[in-house]
Amino acid sequence: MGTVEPRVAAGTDVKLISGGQIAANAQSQDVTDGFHLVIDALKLNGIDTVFGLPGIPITDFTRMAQAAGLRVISFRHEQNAGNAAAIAGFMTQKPGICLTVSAPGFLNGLTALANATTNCFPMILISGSSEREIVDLQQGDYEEMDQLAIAKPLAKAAFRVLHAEDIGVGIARAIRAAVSGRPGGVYLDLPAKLFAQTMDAEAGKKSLIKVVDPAPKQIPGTDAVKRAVELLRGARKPLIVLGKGAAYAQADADIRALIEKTGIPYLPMSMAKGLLPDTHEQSAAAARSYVLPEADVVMLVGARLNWLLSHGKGKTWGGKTHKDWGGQKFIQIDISPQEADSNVRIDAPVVGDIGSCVSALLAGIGSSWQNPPAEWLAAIAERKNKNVAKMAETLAKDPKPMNFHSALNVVRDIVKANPDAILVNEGANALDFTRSIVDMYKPRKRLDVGTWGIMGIGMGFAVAAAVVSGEPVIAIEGDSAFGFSGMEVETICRYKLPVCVVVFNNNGVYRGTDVNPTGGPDVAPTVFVKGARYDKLIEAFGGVGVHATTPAELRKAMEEAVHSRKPTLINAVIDEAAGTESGRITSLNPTSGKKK
Ligand code: ADP
Ligand code: TPW
Repeated sequence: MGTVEPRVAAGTDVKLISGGQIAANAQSQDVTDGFHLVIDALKLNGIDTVFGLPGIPITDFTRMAQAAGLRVISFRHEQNAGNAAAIAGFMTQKPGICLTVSAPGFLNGLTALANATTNCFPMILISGSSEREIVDLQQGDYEEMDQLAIAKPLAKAAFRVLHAEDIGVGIARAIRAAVSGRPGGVYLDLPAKLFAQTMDAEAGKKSLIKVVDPAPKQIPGTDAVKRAVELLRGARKPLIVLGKGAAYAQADADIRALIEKTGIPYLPMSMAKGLLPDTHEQSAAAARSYVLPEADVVMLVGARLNWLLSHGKGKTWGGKTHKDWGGQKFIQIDISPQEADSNVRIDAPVVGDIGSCVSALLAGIGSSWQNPPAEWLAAIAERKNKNVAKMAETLAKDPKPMNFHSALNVVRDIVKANPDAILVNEGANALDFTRSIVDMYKPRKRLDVGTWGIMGIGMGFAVAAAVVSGEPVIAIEGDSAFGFSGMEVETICRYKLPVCVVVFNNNGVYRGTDVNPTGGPDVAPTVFVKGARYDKLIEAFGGVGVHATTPAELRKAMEEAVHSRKPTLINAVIDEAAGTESGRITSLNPTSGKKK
């Protein structure tokens, strides 16, 4: 432990005897070991970065991986490494790799794995594990846990490798499972003993697999495409909804062409913002509550009819009660054939990868396409203009103290001036207001809490976004949200990443105004230390800390951060009374039927 073992990557001429000692005389054969087979298998498959946290049994692995030219980004908590891996997967279509130690490290990474699966992000959680014989007899090994069994229900697939000669297959299976079909999280269990196993280097090299066509195209059926085109052609009030599957697919030009050729208004889901610039005249985002119940044909492109779209029914869609369906007909483009009919009837499912489906639709539409009726477009434009004007009025105000709107007016300008910057966003009000106020201009630039509305993705996503893209990252964080991953500001400073964290500090979860009804000394459960100085945190690690109490101070600090690319944390003081309980989803809080 503690030293880098002699490196014996396949093809080098260093000689080892088993146990890792350099051979004294020329009797030995070329050998490799489990450590290097894993590294070589990852490299062979184009994986260049590993996000993780060292410890038994993977410490030497992290050293050897770095020595072998992989970028190893070490975190302060595995959940953040896992979130980094997941979002790297979303951004690149290659599985993001998270590496952890056994039991507790594995469990820390598991939330991110489950979240990746839920969001259809491709990642592989690789965890070291303890002695199988001892774990299976429950004899109390160091960090004993049956990790494979625990990971299975939370992952798209889970594998364990016991023998060095199976490492190539194990990595290949994990890669395929992560990126083919509907992407997701994969668990790969590597027991400590495996890393130390040795085998003939040449045989080891031959055992590795370079995965061919890991995410094969899935061409939609011609009937399915025809059905969808006919439905769309007959629509009087058509609408397209773009989800993060559409962003993931990297079919940006064809998606834009489909929308512009058909003239159909579209709504971007949160992480699909920027697929077309939010300022596009066909965006109906500012008229969302009008278009959803009014539309007669809705085409979903990589978006599920889950809670974020009110399950495709209820008042949001023009139904009378929360269970009633509206009158819409749905077309759904998705790679998962099981997705259709999950909540309401899908009249025209188009199953395939979005790139292939959209180009088939483009071909099906041909050159004689009629734009949607002018009344529909005019009605949307009217609502949109009214709402935009109302928002502009709100944004122009300069209340004291600063509120979400006046602060986000600044963020909106900074993002507009830096369209390549990546925006990471979490919180409740800090999330909802940012999503609706800050326009995005390019695809895959907005990364957020996704399908679960999970807090804690912030710094992991920010680190990965900076590492993967090299672009500046702006993280807009509620003060509660930031706390889940805040220690990673050290990681941001350590790797000198161009990340500007803005903590919207309103003294608590949602708000800072609750009081303890008993009058006792404890503050209310949603309240934090008032007037906290989050900016001091980053200064401890050599980053730039700024305390901003006005939009002008916030603007100056953000401009400097983006320009200098220095790790920066801005403590943006927000009115503690601003915001609502749970942001836009207040109604999801259960309220007792019992009379008070
Ligand atoms: P949002 O939250 O933005 O509405 P969801 O996560 O609910 O988006 O939906 C994403 C959908 O996209 C999933 O149903 C997934 O199967 C699908 N998907 C992901 N990648 C692709 C792809 N390359 N081609 C087709 N569908 C995809
Ligand atoms: C893993 C529940 C949703 S939003 C939120 C919590 C705790 C924080 C809201 O306060 P914040 O934002 O960040 O200060 P703002 O702008 O409203 O003041 N644990 C997990 N995920 C979730 N979603 C929660 C708890 C929650």
